[in-house]
Amino acid sequence: MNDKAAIRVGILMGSESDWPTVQHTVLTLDELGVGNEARVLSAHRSPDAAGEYAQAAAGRGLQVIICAAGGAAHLAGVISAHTHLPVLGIPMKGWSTDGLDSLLSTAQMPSGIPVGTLAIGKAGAKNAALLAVAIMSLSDPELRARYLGFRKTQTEQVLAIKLPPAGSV
Ligand code: RP5
Repeated sequence: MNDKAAIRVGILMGSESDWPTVQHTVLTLDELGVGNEARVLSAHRSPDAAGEYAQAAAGRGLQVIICAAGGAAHLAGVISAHTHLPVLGIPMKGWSTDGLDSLLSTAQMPSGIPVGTLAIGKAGAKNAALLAVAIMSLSDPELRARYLGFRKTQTEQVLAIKLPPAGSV
């Protein structure tokens, strides 16, 4: 099912140090059979390359770009400024404030240039993939079927949970 030949989602992160978290975006997209590519591009340390990536993305067939960054997290906003594609932001838990700095700098975009901002850290990384899939599912019935299957399995797993006796954990 995994059509790796067609790269539909671009995943950017500001630093290699973001990868342990952002790998969950890739794992989720892979599970749902969505071709993706991940690379390090920084709004601050490699601004020209980041802009060039965003400007070329639609022409390369990308449909959604996911950006993870921490601290003064400008990556998603800068990428969105350079493309009409949907851009989703994952705030990284940085070296201070538990990622609140990243959350605010990703979410608080001035009007006109949107960034869809997910939760801080691993939950946001996974949900960014799922939201990208939900967006692409609007025009892709096969992907929608896989996504609905994923959701159904998740629900079944929750309903199957048997709690251990109270006092045993
Ligand atoms: C951001 O600065 C990155 O996205 C990362 O979350 C943070 C720290 O980067 P490193 O100093 O670990 O490279 O640009």
